[in-house]
Amino acid sequence: MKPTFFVLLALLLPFKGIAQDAGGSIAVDFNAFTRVPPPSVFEFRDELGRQPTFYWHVDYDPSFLEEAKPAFEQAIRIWSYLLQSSVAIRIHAKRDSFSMGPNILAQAYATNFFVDPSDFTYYPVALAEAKRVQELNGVNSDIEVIVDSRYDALWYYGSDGITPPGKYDFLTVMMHELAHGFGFAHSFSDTLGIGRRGVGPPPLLPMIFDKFCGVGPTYPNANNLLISPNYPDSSAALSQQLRSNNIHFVGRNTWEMRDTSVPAKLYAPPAWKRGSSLSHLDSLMYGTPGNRNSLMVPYRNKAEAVHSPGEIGLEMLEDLGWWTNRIITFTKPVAGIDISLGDSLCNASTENGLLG
Ligand SMILES: [Ca+2]
Ligand SMILES: [Zn+2]
Repeated sequence: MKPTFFVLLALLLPFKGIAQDAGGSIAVDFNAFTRVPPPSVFEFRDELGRQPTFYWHVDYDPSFLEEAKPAFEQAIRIWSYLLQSSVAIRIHAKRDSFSMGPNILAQAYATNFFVDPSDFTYYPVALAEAKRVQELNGVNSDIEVIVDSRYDALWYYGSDGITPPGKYDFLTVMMHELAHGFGFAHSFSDTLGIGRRGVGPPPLLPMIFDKFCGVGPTYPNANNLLISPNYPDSSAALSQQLRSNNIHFVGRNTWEMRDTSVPAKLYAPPAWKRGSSLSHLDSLMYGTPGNRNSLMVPYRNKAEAVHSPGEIGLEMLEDLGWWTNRIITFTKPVAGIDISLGDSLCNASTENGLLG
């Protein structure tokens, strides 16, 4: 008998509520001249003896440009040293001229969601497969990535992070988009001051990301958007909070990796921005050029390479249910400095001091 832990509720696009929260990267006409390198587990993968911890398959639509493929694969490769799944992740990549909104460079979404009857919550298919250790949708893609062809002339397709002025770093944007397919997606929406939540055929159910959206800068946070009776579905109260600039991602792993005294802050501007609100980190707190957690802010500068999700981005994925590989930082010994017995030959720590 087939296990029934995960039940397929075929939520194929264009299912409202999922497509609309496909995270788009918004282009900013500003040269940041900055580079955040890939995590050390990738940079020093040979020294560390690391291997990819998931396999992947990309199905390229004929529209996808040949010159874009190496950077696209490199974006997946970096992720493959960070997330673990014994089920291959299938990605469909295409290039199109779409009109999701102004200045959207690209977008991505999970192609399907599976509900876990133990918590009545939808999980993006790649995560559901990793948790279930089982292929759930055959040869269909798990993540759809669409690159807007109107920006063809503005991409930098190199993988070295030396993004010239006037160009957007393709690898960066693809790493960002893939994160939406991995789980940076929620079910909230706002129309004319009424906030809604839940997706799928009735009864509507939350997505796993929803569970971590808390009101106010506290952890633990009892004032959860999903659980609190103060913000019911289809209410002005929920709308008010969705646009409050005061929503935080209140997962335990993310809290432990925070670099401020408050939980990771989500992007929740006063006007609801479909595709941007809540599914990103706050752009003011994390969007400064060079901020190591800036991959998941909604805006992308020119001459800006961010090849790491940062501790916060990675820990958010861990809170959502992914098994992750810790980001280890190695500082190589400096030539000319004597090392006496008892000293370690190098310092090894994560960026917050924990060795994983
Ligand atoms: Ca699959
Ligand atoms: Zn996004």
